[in-house]
Amino acid sequence: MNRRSMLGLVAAGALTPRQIAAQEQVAKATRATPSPKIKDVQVIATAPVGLRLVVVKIVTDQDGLYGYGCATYTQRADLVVPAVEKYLRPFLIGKSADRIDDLWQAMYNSSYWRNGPVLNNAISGVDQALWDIKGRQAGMPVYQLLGGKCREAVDCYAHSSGGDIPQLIENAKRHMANGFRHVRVQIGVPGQAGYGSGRTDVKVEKLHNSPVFEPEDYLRRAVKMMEACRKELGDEIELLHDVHERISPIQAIRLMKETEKFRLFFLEDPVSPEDIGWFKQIRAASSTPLAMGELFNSPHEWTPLIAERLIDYIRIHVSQAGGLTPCRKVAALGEIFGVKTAWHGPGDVSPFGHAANIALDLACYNFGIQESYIFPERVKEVFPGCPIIKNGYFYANEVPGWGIEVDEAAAKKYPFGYGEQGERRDANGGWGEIRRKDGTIIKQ
Ligand code: GCO
Ligand code: MG
Repeated sequence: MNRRSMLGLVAAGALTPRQIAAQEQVAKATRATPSPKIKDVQVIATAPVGLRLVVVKIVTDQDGLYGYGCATYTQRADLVVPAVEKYLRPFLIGKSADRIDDLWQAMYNSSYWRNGPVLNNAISGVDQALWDIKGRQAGMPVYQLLGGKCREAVDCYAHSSGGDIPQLIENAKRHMANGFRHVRVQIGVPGQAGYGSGRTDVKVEKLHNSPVFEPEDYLRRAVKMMEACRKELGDEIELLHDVHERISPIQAIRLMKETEKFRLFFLEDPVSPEDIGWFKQIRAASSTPLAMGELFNSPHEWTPLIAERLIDYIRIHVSQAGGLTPCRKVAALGEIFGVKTAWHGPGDVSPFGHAANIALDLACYNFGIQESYIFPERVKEVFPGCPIIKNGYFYANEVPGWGIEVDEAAAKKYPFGYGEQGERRDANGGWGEIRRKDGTIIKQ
């Protein structure tokens, strides 16, 4: 605020001369500089552990002032790169970097058709880079720009899985010994491709050569798994489970009824986004909290579930919604309707995406829980400054912006298309096919 407007406030009796002097002191201390212009927009595409990560770098016309943002959509990463380079780069060069929401709205509108995963990720990469620049300019971590901490650190859940129940229990106990108070539990189905769970090599008869998944076989195992986990792990541990959209709405209603007694922290993705019209019935089936949203790209998906209080946790993959700017609005909407946040945070989110999750987790009152990710050494090599996790809590970097840099030479060592051992990976990083025994595709 400049002196004239401060004096104006004095005329209005809002500020005393002493308060004006104090504010002038602060304004001088923070590097109040003219608004930086966008000089270049670059894309870093790297797969340190085989998962395709896409990061946008915005370079400004002020020496040494730049920022990074997450644009990671691992299954179609090769489409996000040109979406940034061919469309957003020419659109942005020369524009002021300090008008974040205005630029977000302009990018969102510039494709006419919108709310899709590829363009939203491209926008997210730019958006989060602008927040990084703002933080670097202000000399503050991004969570401070959002209003500062509502809590000291971010409570997380760990992934625990197993091909059989004893293996799952053992893995869960290991996470609990490391301080996690929340554990997601997933169980394999012998011979089938269970989500997020160990595989077993039992032979299953089928009419095709793809991996198999039979919803009813999974449902029987899932109920037994939850019963065993509650019995073996005790009453205190918070158990979460991800259905991963693989069953029908009426099966989801039955699962809600059959598992209510195990007191889950939440049941995630009970149905696919195409079936969100069933949420009223699913919600009415039991008191088990519901989490939904990692597959959402559009306000038309999350708004009704939040406004009608049909879920308890919104699980959006922040870059799929277009970045920090729209998701802080989703968080505010959630607070009004009693819905908490549980941002999507697996390995196919870049460290900048995890940092954006953590900034929202710290600064939003209605934080619920954060999915944790232990950054592998290679990811830390490419992205110095990855957020730290200790005793089941994520901590933000107490440095300006995200507090993460990119070692671009290291990033080049890990091009798309190769796995962790350097083996050639499938050409497009797609999500793969899973089918029922008769060959029907499973949405998974
Ligand atoms: C989760 C998600 C992920 C997704 C993956 C897709 O709850 O973390 O379900 O495991 O399956 O991010 O690329
Ligand atoms: Mg999930």
